[in-house]
Amino acid sequence: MNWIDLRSDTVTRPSAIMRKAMAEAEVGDDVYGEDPTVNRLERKAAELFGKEAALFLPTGTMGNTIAIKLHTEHGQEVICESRAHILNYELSMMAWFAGCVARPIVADRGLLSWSQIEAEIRPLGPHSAPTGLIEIENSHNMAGGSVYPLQTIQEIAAVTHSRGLKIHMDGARIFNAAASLGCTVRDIAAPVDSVMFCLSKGLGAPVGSMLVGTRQDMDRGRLLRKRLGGGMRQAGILAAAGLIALEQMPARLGEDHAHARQLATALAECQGVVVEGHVETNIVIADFSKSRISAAQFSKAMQEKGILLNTISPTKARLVTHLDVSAESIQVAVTAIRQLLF
Ligand code: TLP
Repeated sequence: MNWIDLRSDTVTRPSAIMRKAMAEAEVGDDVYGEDPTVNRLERKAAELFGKEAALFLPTGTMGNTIAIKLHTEHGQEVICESRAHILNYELSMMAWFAGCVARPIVADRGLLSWSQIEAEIRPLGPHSAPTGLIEIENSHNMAGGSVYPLQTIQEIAAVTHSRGLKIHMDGARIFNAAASLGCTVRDIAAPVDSVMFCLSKGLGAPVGSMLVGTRQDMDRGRLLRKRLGGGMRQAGILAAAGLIALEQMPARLGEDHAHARQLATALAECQGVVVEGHVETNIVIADFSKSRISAAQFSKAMQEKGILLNTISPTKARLVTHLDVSAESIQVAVTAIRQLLF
């Protein structure tokens, strides 16, 4: 069956151009720092993000894990939003590897403000663990792909730094955020200490994420990556696809965002279905608590029509658009939604 796969943008497959670049990639042993293609990708990412250095990683989870370890000490708290990926989808790596606990804050559309963060910052005391790090997710996956306004990031970072703390951004989909705001990733990254972003989601590379930050942090990060089993040797084969992802793919993300809005509009027109947030990027979260069918029933019925999506809770379904979902497929999905729910 030719599935229309809206489960995630992680399902994208490498293009013919990427596969050719992978086949032809110049490689060396990256644990010795000798893979020219990885080195080129790391230089390119650092340059694009306006940071001193970058690190090529197998996954976004490893990038967030390394960043949290870099910026904290054991026994500290990491302030994040309640639906953050680092808290809910990374197997407690912040506890397992960095010895930290999360201090989650519930925020409208998943977007924290400085005043919310300030109220949760703790000094070391006889009872409380001190705050070690502020983490923000941009775009925010489980809040429906919401995007931080630049000013909010600048405000949070300025006050975070004045308190002697660091701020890390889970920018798995930062290129979607930039496309939505009409700015560069450098603009978004400027106020924060480190950013993790993924090559293997909307940008279409088969594998890979990056961490960007200071030279000193990335040098330490390289050792942490090795500890986690992320020394990838002739990784230039993967980095070659990553370079194409960075150079060619960001320009087309607006298409995915338009497709997500089409799905959101169709869902919002259905009785009892509530679409979360403003649908600024490629993620649509629909709440079925007031609908005559549950999120699981919706997912099953869509699957019978050849359309895959994920439920993210008993009441909510998530639909993610990406480069392997064409305009025609979106029309098919919209028709299916109307047939099932209208
Ligand atoms: N997200 C995946 C799942 O893990 C939920 C998805 O399908 O959306 N940060 C954010 C914001 C993410 O959405 C993800 C992956 C990651 C980090 C982790 O990336 P990987 O899967 O490369 O470890």
